[in-house]
Amino acid sequence: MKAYVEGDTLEDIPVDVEALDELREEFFANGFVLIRNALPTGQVERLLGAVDHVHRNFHDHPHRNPNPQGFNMRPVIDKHPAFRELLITPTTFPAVVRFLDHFSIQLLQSHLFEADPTTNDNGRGTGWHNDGGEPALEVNGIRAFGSLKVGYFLRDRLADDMGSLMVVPGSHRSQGPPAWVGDDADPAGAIQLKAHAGDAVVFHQGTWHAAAPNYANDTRILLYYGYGYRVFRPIDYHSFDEAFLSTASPVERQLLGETVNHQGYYVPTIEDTPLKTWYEHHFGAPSNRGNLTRLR
Ligand SMILES: O=C(O)CCC(=O)C(=O)O
Ligand SMILES: [Fe+2]
Repeated sequence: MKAYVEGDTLEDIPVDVEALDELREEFFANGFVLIRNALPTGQVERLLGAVDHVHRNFHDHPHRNPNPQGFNMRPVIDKHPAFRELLITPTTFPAVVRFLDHFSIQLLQSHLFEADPTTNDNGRGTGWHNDGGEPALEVNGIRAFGSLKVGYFLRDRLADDMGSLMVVPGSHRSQGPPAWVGDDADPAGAIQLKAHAGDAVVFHQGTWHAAAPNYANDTRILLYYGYGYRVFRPIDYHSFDEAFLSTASPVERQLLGETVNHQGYYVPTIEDTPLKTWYEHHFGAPSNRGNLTRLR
């Protein structure tokens, strides 16, 4: 298989269906997977430069969320070319598509989320929750699967209590919140993810997660890119303007939320979802949406 090099297009991304299907099993068993070395060092450096750029230039921007925990902005994809590059990341995008297992998907959010160091005993920045907005869509009390998130680590988080993402493995498969024992701060089975800068985590929206307190000396910096089915709404944007979209390929325009036909989010044609060609080339027809294809 040919290696992907910068500047290549979606068609050049290596896709190992067998490996992706193994990863997909792990994803649905545990509610998350780690993808090591998702970003090369040079790209992590460019992204850290982009983070500095938004600190300097977007300090008072309305997309900055007031947050005592640390700098917090969304969307970021339109704030710097390095953030834009992550839309189709060769090491994670095939997994995103395979896990969602459909071509009618798009970016739902792009989020720079920092957690400053703290000395506070209750220093956790983000409490325990699963994702999905209001109302929470559930099936028999279990969070329905409509989206996932890729989290890119821009700094090493190799020990406990450095502000990393915490998850309760398997919690996306249970009804309601995970169980807490006594006064424990975290639910039973919770783990703190250990990652190097450039590693990525992909997690199911139903997986219960939180941020660990950050007792390290430096700020933890994570970038979260959420993707989901186009029958749902994006979380942190409505649409991007033509100036931003004009450099995007047809597939990128889909991922950035564009439709061509007025029912395009719901009954997609090939013009609405050019990703379909790539999807079907690698994975065949979607297995679980038979009626939709018969409608056309
Ligand atoms: O990293 C964090 O602080 C929490 C992230 C989170 O809740 C999310 O991305 O959904
Ligand atoms: Fe969350």
